[in-house]
Amino acid sequence: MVVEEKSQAEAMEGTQQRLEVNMLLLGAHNVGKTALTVRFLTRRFIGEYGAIESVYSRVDRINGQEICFNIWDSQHTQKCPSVSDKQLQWADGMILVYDICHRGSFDVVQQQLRHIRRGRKPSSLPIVIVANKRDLRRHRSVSGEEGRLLALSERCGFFEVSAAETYHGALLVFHRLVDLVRETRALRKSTAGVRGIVRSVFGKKRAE
Ligand SMILES: Nc1nc2c(ncn2[C@@H]2O[C@H](COP(=O)(O)OP(=O)(O)OP(=O)(O)O)[C@@H](O)[C@H]2O)c(=O)[nH]1
Ligand SMILES: [Mg+2]
Repeated sequence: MVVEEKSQAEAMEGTQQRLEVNMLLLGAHNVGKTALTVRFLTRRFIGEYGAIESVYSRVDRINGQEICFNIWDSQHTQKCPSVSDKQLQWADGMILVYDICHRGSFDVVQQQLRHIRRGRKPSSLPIVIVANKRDLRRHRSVSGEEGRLLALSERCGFFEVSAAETYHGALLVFHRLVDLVRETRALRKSTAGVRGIVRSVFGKKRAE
């Protein structure tokens, strides 16, 4: 695995624009943030991951476009339970993870969402909520509906997955976030374009 700091936002490669996306994983301790990250990067589920916090990079080609995933797998600590300013500034998108067997971890996701929304508008920061450990659903304490409702009310993507059971779930989560980041950037560009037209028209009138 290659550990890298944030590099250029977008780099040109040939005629196709390369898309670079900074993704931050948040959530309570033990919910499976590292398991999901490792699943996506290596296709494997190792079981025990230890206390590691890193930024990993991986380049993939999706529908002909080169995508550079920069994934910050954060570690949840009691000392610093929320989201730092550095994390808020760095991220183009976030993945908020909870464990369906631990209601407390669902509460943490809601707290982190409130904190994020204070710092960044929903339109500027796409989020995917992940309900992990689906394989343990017989011990479930958070229903799928609760997760889905939260995601709907906060305009986030939502997936219930098991990092332990499949690679596919992790793939869906990371690819969905790329789509959302792409949509957000396109929206920002078109809004900036409209603002530019309005400015040039009204600016001209004032000058006349
Ligand atoms: N049964 C099951 N166990 C899982 C799953 N995902 C992760 N785990 C287990 O949950 C424990 C915690 O996983 P981690 O990925 O280390 O959790 P984390 O969110 O990164 O935790 P911190 O880095 O300490 O904040 C490990 O024992 C994993 O094997 C899953 O989908 N199902
Ligand atoms: Mg971890």
